Parts: sequence; C-alpha cells; structure tokens
Amino acid sequence: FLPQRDQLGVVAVGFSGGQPRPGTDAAPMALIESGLLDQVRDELGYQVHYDNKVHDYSDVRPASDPVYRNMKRPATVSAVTEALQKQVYEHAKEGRCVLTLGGDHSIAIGSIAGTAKATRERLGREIAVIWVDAHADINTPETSDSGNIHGMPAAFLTGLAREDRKDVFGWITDDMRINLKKLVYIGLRDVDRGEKQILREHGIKAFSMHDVDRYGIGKVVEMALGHIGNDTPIHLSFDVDALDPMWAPSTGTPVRGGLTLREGDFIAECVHETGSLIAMDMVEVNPSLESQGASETIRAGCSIVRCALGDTLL
Ligand code: 5AB
Ligand code: MN
Ligand code: MN
Ligand code: MN
Repeated sequence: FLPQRDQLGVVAVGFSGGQPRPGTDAAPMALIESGLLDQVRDELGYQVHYDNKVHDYSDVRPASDPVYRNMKRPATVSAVTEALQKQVYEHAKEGRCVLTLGGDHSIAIGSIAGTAKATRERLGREIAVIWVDAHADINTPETSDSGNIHGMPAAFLTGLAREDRKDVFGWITDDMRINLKKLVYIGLRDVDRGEKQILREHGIKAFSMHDVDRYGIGKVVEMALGHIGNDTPIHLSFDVDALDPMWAPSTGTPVRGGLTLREGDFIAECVHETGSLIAMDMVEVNPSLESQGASETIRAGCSIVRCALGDTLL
C-alpha cells in the first residue's frame, strides 16, 4: 500500500501552545537548517513536497482563549491541529509518506487525525500508531494535573476524551480516530496515576523502560510490531524526550533513565524495515532550553527521522 514510498510530504509546525515553554516553535527551522530535508532528498532519494514555510497558524488562532474543562489554550490548540489535519490529509491522500516537524506533542492530534482519515479513504484500513515517549500523553482533560494539552493527544485521538464544542476538538470525527488496540508505546517512564489507570483499564500495549531493560530494545520492537501485525500502515509519533537527557537535553519535560540515541535510531530503523511507515512526527525539540545541548538534541532528532526514512548503516 505504499506505491509512492519515495514521495515525502513535509509540514513544519511552529507551535508551542500545547505546553507552557516557548521554543518548540523554533524546532522545525532548526531541524531543517541543520540539513535534514537536503539529506532526505540527496542521500535517501525522496522527492520532497514542502511549501518552504514554517506554519505559525496565526490566521486561525482565536483572539481570546480562556481555560475550558481544565485545558489551557484549548481553542488555539484545536484550531492549529485542525488546520494541520487538513495539511497532512492532503499529502497522505496523494499516497505520500508525511513528515510532521513539531512543535510540541499536541500537534499529533492534527497529524494523526489526517493520516487516519486519508488511510481509511485510500486503503479502507485503520492505522497503527507507535508512540515513542517518556510519557503516555493519554490524560483526559479531567485526569490531567497540568492542563497542558501536549499531555492529552492520545486521549483525543482514541476518543477517550471527547468534546462537542467544534472549536475545542469537536471537529474530530470518527474517521480521524485511532483504535486503542492499534496504539503501542515504547520508552515510558513517567506516567501519571490517572494515565496508568487508563492504560490498564483498556489493555493498551505499552513497553516501558523496564521492558527495554529486561528484554532489550530488539525484542521490545519485535513485540511492538507483532502486536500491531504485518502490513498495518504505521504512523510513528516520536517525542524526543523518549531519549535520555544525555542525548536530548533540550526538551520541555526531560526524564532521566531514557533510551540511548542508538535505541531511538534502532526503533526508527525497524519501523522503516516493515515497509509500512506512512507518517512520522518529530516533536518536543526545544532549541531554547539547555542551549549547550540544543545542537545535540537537534542532531538526535534529525538522526531518528533519517533512520525512519531508510538511512542504513551499511
Ligand atoms: B509530552 C504530564 N503527564 O500531562 C502532563 O512531552 C506530562 O508530549 C506530559 O510527552 C508530557 O502534563 C507531554 C505530567
Ligand atoms: Mn514526552
Ligand atoms: Mn509526548
Ligand atoms: Mn516533553
């Protein structure tokens, strides 16, 4: 189902409103300036469809945006992700693999909604999502302590969180949602109490750092891919904070005890090898935090994207 695997749609999302720290909005430009898209074009041989623009979505952002149901900047995140959903959908319906450069992780609401919808229309298939992260990002507005929407995208995408207000994610329709059974996590080590309950209650497949230590990354990836099954279209949502802060210090919510850079690259390489990758997000890079570590973090993000798109060691 990937006839156009050499075609890559790229959306650069300069957005940080899903969490409180400015800076993730500068990540797409930093990733691109470090040569990511040139490498993908020249070394990996993709035809890159990119509008040469970091989107800030200033045209759709509401003037005022009070807290609603405990969510911070709900109408802003909703408007931005709705616009992103349309951009990603347009690429995906052409059969392109879609790379979304964030931005904080709230933007996955838009990118995954776009690929889920396009894949249903194009192939009549449900997508699987591999969520690589220190966090589960599956708080509902009610279980979240922070009110930050970058901790909630998986809840809105699976339908565990729902809202009728059109300007607060009410635009998410069933065809944009993902199946709880086709969501799998790798790298978890900082999961909120309410999130643990959600994961348990719904039997959501999750491989924590404990599992990585116990089985090794090779076995964990094998089990994760086994869970979603062969020939299932895969959306890889990669939060750079899945990596240990040693490799990726410049991120808003770093947690020690994470993946090595090689383990992150390895996950991406294995997803590429399936031949089923239809989309990828690289999120939560924040070049303005830990300024000494910014170039390291950007390099790590670029490396993981290249691996997912087929860069090989030999
Ligand atoms: B990230 C926390 N669970 O809900 C919350 O970086 C952290 O996209 C969320 O994974 C981290 O605020 C969101 C405490
Ligand atoms: Mn995270
Ligand atoms: Mn995340
Ligand atoms: Mn984070």
